[in-house]
Amino acid sequence: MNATPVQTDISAPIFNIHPERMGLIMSQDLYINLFRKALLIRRVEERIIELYPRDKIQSPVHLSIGQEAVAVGVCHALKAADWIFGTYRSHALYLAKGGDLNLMFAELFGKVTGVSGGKAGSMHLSSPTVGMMGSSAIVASSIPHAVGAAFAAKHKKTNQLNVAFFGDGALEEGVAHESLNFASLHQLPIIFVCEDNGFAAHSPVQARQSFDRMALLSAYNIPTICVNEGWDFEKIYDAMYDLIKAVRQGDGPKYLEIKTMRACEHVGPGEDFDAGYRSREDFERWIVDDPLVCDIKTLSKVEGEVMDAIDSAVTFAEESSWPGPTQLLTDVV
Ligand SMILES: Cc1ncc(C[n+]2csc(CCOP(=O)(O)OP(=O)(O)O)c2C)c(N)n1
Repeated sequence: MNATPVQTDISAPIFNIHPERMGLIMSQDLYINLFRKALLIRRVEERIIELYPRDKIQSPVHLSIGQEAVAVGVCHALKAADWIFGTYRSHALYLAKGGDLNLMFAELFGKVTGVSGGKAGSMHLSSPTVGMMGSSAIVASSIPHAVGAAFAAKHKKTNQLNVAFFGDGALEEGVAHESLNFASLHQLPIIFVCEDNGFAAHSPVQARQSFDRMALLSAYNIPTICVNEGWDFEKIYDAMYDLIKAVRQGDGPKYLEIKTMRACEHVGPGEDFDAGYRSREDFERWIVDDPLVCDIKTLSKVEGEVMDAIDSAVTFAEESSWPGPTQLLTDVV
């Protein structure tokens, strides 16, 4: 049976807030909206962990528990018409930009009602109607895609801002360097967002990069901001707010780096603290200030509606049909 897709309130974009900042004080409404979105993402991924052993989910999953605030803080500062490009680790981006939760679970389940008809799965989530333009398993590919979109936006004078999300490992790819150079040379409307969780799979940054990232960006004349508290969606939103203002005024590309940590293994629903490349203690020390863990008052206020939205999205996915032979050759080139 195919239920009718519903845009759940909880994952709906709340783009009309955008208050002018008063110093660094954030309105309580804005805080709750950011908190609710971050909690939705965390609880969605916890449900994915629960469901995964039952073979309901048809593709590998790269979870970003611990990193949710990056997507939430960045996307909440954007307009619906702005475009984002992500990696294989993009459940958070999809939801933070306003992607429909029902259609996401249906996509993960491989059902015909999925946001891409069940053909894309976890690693290739997209929802162009809300500006989530795509995600890809090719490391660094979000960078040239976003630069191309920014080049088009500049020439069409659309005032559309473009954001490339990528992990710290992406800056080792040649295409990242070509893209940074091109974006700076043409003063494109783009923000590069590096989610620095310190590892590319199991490999620490010290074993991979001979350069200082901020110095690298500076060599390309791209101004940088670094947020060390990757769980702090308020700080990230605030940093984005300033960057967006400058980019919209034609000030050229900017780079935002956010220090964060992932809770789960690189790919899959499990933990890997016993794999020997990082420690559970480091993660626990880091997550202790995460509002989703320590702000019990707000948690109790919003958790019920978050869980209801997830329950109904899973039911929607369960009750949806599989693609049939008539869909076999559609939407594939
Ligand atoms: C071009 C390319 N090279 C190598 C890989 C294999 N690979 C998959 S994930 C990954 C690590 C990427 O780490 P990072 O960019 O820091 O992102 P994170 O997984 O930490 O979010 C690598 C090397 C790939 N998918 N694409």
